[in-house]
Amino acid sequence: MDHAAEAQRTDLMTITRHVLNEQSRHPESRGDFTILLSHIVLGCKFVASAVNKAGLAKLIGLAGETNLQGEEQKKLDVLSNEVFVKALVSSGRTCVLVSEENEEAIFVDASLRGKYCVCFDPLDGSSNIDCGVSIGTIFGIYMIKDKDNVTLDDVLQPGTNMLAAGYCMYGSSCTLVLSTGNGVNGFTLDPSLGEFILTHPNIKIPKKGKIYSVNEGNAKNWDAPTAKFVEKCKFPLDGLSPKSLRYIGSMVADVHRTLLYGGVFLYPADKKSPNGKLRVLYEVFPMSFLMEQAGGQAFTGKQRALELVPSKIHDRSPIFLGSSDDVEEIKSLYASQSSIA
Ligand code: FDP
Repeated sequence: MDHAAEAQRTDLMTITRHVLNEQSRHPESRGDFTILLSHIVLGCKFVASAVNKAGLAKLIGLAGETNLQGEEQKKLDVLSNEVFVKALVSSGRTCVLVSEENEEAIFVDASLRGKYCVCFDPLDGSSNIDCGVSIGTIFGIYMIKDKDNVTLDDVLQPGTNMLAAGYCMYGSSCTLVLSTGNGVNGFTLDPSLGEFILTHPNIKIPKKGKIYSVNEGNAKNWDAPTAKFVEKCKFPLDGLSPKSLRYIGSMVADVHRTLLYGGVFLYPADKKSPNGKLRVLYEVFPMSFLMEQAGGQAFTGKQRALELVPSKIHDRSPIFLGSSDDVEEIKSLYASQSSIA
């Protein structure tokens, strides 16, 4: 990158300008989505600032509660959740919210109701908070079916119905990656402007990658196709070089690297957790949507991930996502296992 030229750049594509441009291609649009997104962006900026200050402000530490997955809830999780819930409700564009931190879905008061449902994990990768490793917010957006008759079915939809998805990574820089169903774009927060600027236009994941990303500590409980795939990554039979292992243990960071560099991220089922660990509505679906939009694939071990239909808001699913050729290899390992069975 020519940094001198970058510093002189005067025509900045902010995320708002980008979304407004997209909106102008839909003459029927009344700007509701742009307003919703601006509230999500505000939440991301707030959390980015809180994450940066956490060590100083002594925000790090346990809030003394456990969330419904039995994990210890950190102060930053609680704060981020409050910020996002308030930002989304006050947008006046949401109807149902599903948050990783709330056991029940939140039905927005009728006076503030809009047409969108947002499923989100306000601060994913929370076990990394205390050591300053990258963490992130993940979100997926749906449209409700009937504004006057809102039910849980409005969020228990297959991922193929999602309108938009994204994540914001709080790392060495703060990066928001978004897809509204027309490719994937990445925006980096310029702290001096307080604006997300388009830095990664039209992200395409490499067709095949050199990295696999998985918690190998669970290997003794994996099923045969997962074990076989990881074995092939380490000891390829075709004379190719082995793949490198990279695992941060923070989904946003691991998926972000996978999107940019290629390869595959997997959180498979195992004997202890037959549905894997990651949550369908606010982890698996948004990341699968982004992967597909970037030219990659997302597979559960049984089907295309976006075709799942969750039956409960905190359902989990195994997930394999990333470069198309790598996921294809996993799909064929599962297919040959089921043809033997
Ligand atoms: P965390 O438990 O730290 O909140 O689902 C949450 C998640 O992190 C993901 O971000 C991450 O990919 C995964 O769990 C890590 O799980 P393991 O520690 O079991 O590898």
